[in-house]
Amino acid sequence: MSQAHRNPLPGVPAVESPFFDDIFVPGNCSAEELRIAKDLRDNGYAVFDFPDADIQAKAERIKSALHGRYPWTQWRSGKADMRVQDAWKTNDDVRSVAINAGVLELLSKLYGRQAWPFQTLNFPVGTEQHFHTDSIHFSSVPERFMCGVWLALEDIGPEQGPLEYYAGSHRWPIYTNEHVGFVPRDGVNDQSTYHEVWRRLVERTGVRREQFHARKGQALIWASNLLHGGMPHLDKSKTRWSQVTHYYFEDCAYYTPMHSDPFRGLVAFRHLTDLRTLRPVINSFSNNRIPPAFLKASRAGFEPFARLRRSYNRFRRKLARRSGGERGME
Ligand SMILES: O=C(O)CCC(=O)C(=O)O
Ligand SMILES: [Fe+2]
Repeated sequence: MSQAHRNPLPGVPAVESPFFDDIFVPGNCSAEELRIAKDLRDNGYAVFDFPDADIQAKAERIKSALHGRYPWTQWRSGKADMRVQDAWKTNDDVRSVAINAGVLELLSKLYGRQAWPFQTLNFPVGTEQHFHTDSIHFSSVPERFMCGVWLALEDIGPEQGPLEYYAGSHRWPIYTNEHVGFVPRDGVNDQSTYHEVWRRLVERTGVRREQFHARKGQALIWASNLLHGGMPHLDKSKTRWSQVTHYYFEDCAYYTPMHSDPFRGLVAFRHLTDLRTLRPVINSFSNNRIPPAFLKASRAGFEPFARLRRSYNRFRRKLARRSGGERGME
């Protein structure tokens, strides 16, 4: 964008900006980037080929390296917690997918700020997760500077619990505690607090549900406020290997709205590591950091609830191990 067309809303992701047509002009982006930007703007997701010549072999290496880390027998006979979070810590292929330079460049163009990855999840089977927004788990100030990139590590068809999503739902407001009337001090929150409103919105708006039947090596970006989840995994003789990398963008404050109550002094700030640099990331916005004293105070206000939630989550995991399957995670 030239000076004459300075973006007056740098705190809105470029793809979601009312000034989209001023930002995405030939010369600033390729035809393929423009296609992806328009898909993301209109539908809240965009499919693309993962830009790594070695991705087929990398996918095979990731699958064989992680295979032993899942409770397969339990899953086949019922349900089980089949996620490995942050495998990038021990697996260079997982990290190289997360920090792929082409993806970082693409996301940075789409959002108008430098993208950085903060988390990986590797799933060998369908998650069967209730549809949800990532916005209630991972949000930012300014809002919407977060997205997921989901990569198929094998071909995935309708029987393998494919990813599902509601096209266009990303344009809805970000509904959080104050909208549904939940006060974090009153109890331990999880995303099931919002299931009813999401279900009712889907019914009321008639928004279209779609599934991603992916080819190995294809990837999908979703906007943070897109409703998405996992379809039932119908054929348990098959797997559904995928990697999700979650990205934030620079110069934001990063927090979990679901556990926050800012006007009563609770902000569940996230203290994250940038997977590119392996360094902690500072919470800031408009080029001003959040004062450390405020981070500390909101943490102190939050700690009793965080403790309660940690023990609740331990209890849920224990139950899940016994009776199989944990739902409702991000
Ligand atoms: O892979 C899936 O089924 C959904 C994953 C998801 O919701 C996430 O990583 O945010
Ligand atoms: Fe999610």
